[in-house]
Amino acid sequence: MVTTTYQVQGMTCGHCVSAVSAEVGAIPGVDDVQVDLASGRVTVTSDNPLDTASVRAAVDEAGYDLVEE
Ligand SMILES: [Cu+2]
Repeated sequence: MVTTTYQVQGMTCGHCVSAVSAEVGAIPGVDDVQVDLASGRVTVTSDNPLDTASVRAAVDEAGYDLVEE
């Protein structure tokens, strides 16, 4: 199990949280997604390290931006 934290910009409410959770949760190998709305931090638990590009694409698909750390 690998846990990675990402920073997502643009989330403002519970709907945003569900959209991001659903898209990121649909990435193959992802077991859990925890979103902290206040800080914009998204903690992803997966079987293997994730390709940042696929996380970025999923966040993009939800309508938000992944912030480069
Ligand atoms: Cu929202």
